Amino acid sequence: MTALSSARPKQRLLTSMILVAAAVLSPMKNSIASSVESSVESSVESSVESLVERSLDNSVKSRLQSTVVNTQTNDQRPNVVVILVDDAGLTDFAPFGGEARMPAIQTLADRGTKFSNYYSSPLCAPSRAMLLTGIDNHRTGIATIPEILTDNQVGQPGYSMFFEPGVRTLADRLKAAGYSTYMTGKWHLGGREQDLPNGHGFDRSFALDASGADNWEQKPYMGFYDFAPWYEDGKLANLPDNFYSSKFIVDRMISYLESDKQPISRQPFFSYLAFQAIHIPVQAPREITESYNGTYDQGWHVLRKARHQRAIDLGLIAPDTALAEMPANSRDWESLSPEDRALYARAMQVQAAMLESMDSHIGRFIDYLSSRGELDNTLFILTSDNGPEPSYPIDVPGMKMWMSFNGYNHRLDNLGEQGSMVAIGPEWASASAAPLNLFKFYAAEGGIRVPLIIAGPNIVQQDWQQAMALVTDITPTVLDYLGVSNRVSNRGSNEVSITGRSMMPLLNGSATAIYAEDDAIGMEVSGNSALIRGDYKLSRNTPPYGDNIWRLYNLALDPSESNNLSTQQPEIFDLMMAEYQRYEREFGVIPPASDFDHIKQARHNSLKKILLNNWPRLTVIAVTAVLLLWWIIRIIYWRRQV
Ligand SMILES: [Ca+2]
Repeated sequence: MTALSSARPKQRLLTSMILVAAAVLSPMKNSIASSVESSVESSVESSVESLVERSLDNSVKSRLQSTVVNTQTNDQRPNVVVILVDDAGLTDFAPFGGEARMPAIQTLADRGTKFSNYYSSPLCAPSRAMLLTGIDNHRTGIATIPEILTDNQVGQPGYSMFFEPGVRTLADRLKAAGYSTYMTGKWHLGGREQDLPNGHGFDRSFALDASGADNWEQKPYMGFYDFAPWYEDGKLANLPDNFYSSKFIVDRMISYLESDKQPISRQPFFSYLAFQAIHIPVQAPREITESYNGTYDQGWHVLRKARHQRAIDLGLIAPDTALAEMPANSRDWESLSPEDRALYARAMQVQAAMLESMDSHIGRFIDYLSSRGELDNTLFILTSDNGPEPSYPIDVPGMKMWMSFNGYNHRLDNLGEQGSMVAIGPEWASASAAPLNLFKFYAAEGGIRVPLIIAGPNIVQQDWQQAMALVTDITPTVLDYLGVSNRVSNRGSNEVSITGRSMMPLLNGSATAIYAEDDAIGMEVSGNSALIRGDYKLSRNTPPYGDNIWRLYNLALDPSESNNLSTQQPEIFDLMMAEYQRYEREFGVIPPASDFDHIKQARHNSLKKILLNNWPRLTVIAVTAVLLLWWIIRIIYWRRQV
């Protein structure tokens, strides 16, 4: 009681001081807003904030806070839009040689810089972790994906499958710098509540926390998931009835931007649009699919050659670049039955339609920014998380039964429409990556070399930027572009350092490379490994399409990895092998066992997850079966007695 009474006069005095401060600040707010520089703003903010901190009067506090908000007007820093496409190969985008109509992406490409030597990782989640943090995947906690995590990796540092302590995202950093931060679409970065986007710097988010899901309704696409886990701001959410993934991802982003729009003041924003297109199942509106009738009827051999030629004609690759071999065990198009040819041609039409549809929604988003007068003050980064998807889940044992339980079919008459499960398979995937070797899952060029377009104010227009760049370079590039610190706070002594480099010297035309000839850049996901040093690449791929043998290529002469130089240039091979081993040690790489096969591992992990997800149901079935058996035996025994 005594302490409380003695505090009251001090309280009253402090309250009076704050009221006076508020009365003085309030009429000044408009002039402060329009004329005071950001440094003055921050000092006003911090002094007002410290007053707010000490305030014991809620009404005074709210008046002061409104003054703080109103000092943040006219922040003219550019917006940042990162658009991530799922599983698009090097030549899938129209400006890179694809058939799909993509006027919006073409416009961005024409305005900005197209990269011809940009590398991501071979798999979704590690790529997303690297893109959003600028940190090597093994230091983020998301070294690989849970679907293919092996027993020797479970629980090891870097393999927790969520962002580990000290890992900061681009959203964390931009939010700390005063940006509004939004994400819509596929997240796939950790399965716990605290791993969702709202725990990693995003003010608003509508996120799919899975490797994929249906594009027409809220349901899973594989047995690993027992439902499609969509969350809005960290809470389980339902999708609307008229859902189509690309449309919804843009609609929801626009609604977040609309609801945050302030009539007078301006606050820059960071939008992360992570499309489901063109991940399995490929699905698209029928009328767009039909507009590609005939486009793929000649089959994958013809398409591979056409993409190879277009990549040369566009200047994406050198004219003397060879076309990589077809993947092992590929089927000859002519050996397929007419029914199968029709089905496969249509699957590729659906994929083109899915790209076109995504592009039209990107176009709608660009139009929205234009209508707000923000288009010319927005940095766009558009890329893919890894190469094209070769898996053909329809043929996986048990999948047909799972599909029928989950309302999926695989018929020509509704291919890609609601209820349809469809994928393009390895042969078309090799065309999506043509002229490169292999596809998603592998550290071959087809798995990791993907399209990248960067456009925005002060970004020079370049037809092809040929310097090597990495997915981890995106976050430091954005921070450098905006002049934002690469640390969230001075307190963050445990903060994991960014490993990527800024691409700004390439984007403003002041340099032709950001990696020196003798820089050794390692990458690894689940045993699929590469080390790039100047023109050379050392790499190894796992079964079924790889054989765990290390090979050496000269990418400047041989981007399609056709000529293994490991015995011809043993000194370079040995040097790069030693550098890779150093990378492995330095970054805590835990390779899977030598008999690792990601398809078998995915099947094994899916079965484990299905058992885990369904154990109550399976227990009831087992107990019922035992009781039934016991009852039948009793009846047989009783009849014999009679
Ligand atoms: Ca992907």
